[in-house]
Amino acid sequence: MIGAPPTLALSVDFCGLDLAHPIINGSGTFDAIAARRAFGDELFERFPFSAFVSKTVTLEPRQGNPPPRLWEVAGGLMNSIGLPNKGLDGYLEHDLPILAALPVPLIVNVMGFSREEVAALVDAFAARPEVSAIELNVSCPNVETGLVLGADPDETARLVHRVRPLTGKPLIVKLTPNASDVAAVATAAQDAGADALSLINTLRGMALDRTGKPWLGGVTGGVSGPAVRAIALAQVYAVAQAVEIPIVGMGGVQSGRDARDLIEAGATLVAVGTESFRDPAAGLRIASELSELLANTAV
Ligand code: RRO
Repeated sequence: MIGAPPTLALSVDFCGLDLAHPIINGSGTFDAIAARRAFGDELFERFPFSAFVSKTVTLEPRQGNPPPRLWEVAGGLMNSIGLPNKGLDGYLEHDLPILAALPVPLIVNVMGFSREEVAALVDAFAARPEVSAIELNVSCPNVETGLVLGADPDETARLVHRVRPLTGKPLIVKLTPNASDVAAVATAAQDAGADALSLINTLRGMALDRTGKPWLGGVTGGVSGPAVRAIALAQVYAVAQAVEIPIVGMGGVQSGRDARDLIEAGATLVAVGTESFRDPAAGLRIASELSELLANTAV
């Protein structure tokens, strides 16, 4: 993989994790297992992120949504992937041993279809020393019956209250931009015991084919990429004004400048998502650009 390491030391403490720089990946946007197969040891020597967030894990295995699952929008991408994954047991047996060998801390992203399912997932990962932190996905736009409670402050608080006693590991709550008052949900998560927040997940969208029928197998999808960057910046800023816990900012980040903007808006870490599909080494490039930007503006 290409990409020069950052020139200025950008190390950052995030919920007690000592990270080499502030750039991580957005859940589900970088397949570290496939990348390891493609790039071999070079991936470990120049890993693009300072921590790795895995694709969402559910209790039971899932096939995901029917195809088509992707649609290119102006300035971005719309997905309706629908959480395909091996389920908790499959993840523990097949994925965790490989991901645990990555040279950076592992953050596991989980989602349930009830509070008790989320509790079972948190309980299981709480017991695994390979896992450094747990991200609660309360914001996937692509499942009908999922616990998409991230739009409601009380429901979010109930979930965080339920799982908080189960683990001493940092709990990150991933928020949806599809909420009328994202700062209210953020505050509810913080007050219920979340250690950090991440935002934004994708914005619900839709595309029609030439005959006027929905293109995506899941009918609607989640929009990401540069098209959502201004929305992400505004929401990170609004949440940062409302909470004291650290924020992982994401949404359309393509450059060091974009990352710097999210940090200025109040993010501690910045996640790269859609850009990694174009350039698997984007994380390292963006960390390097951020480092140069900060070195040039340092007084
Ligand atoms: O798998 C997905 O369809 C998906 C998930 Br879990 C998510 O959190 N956000 C998204 O845009 N797609």
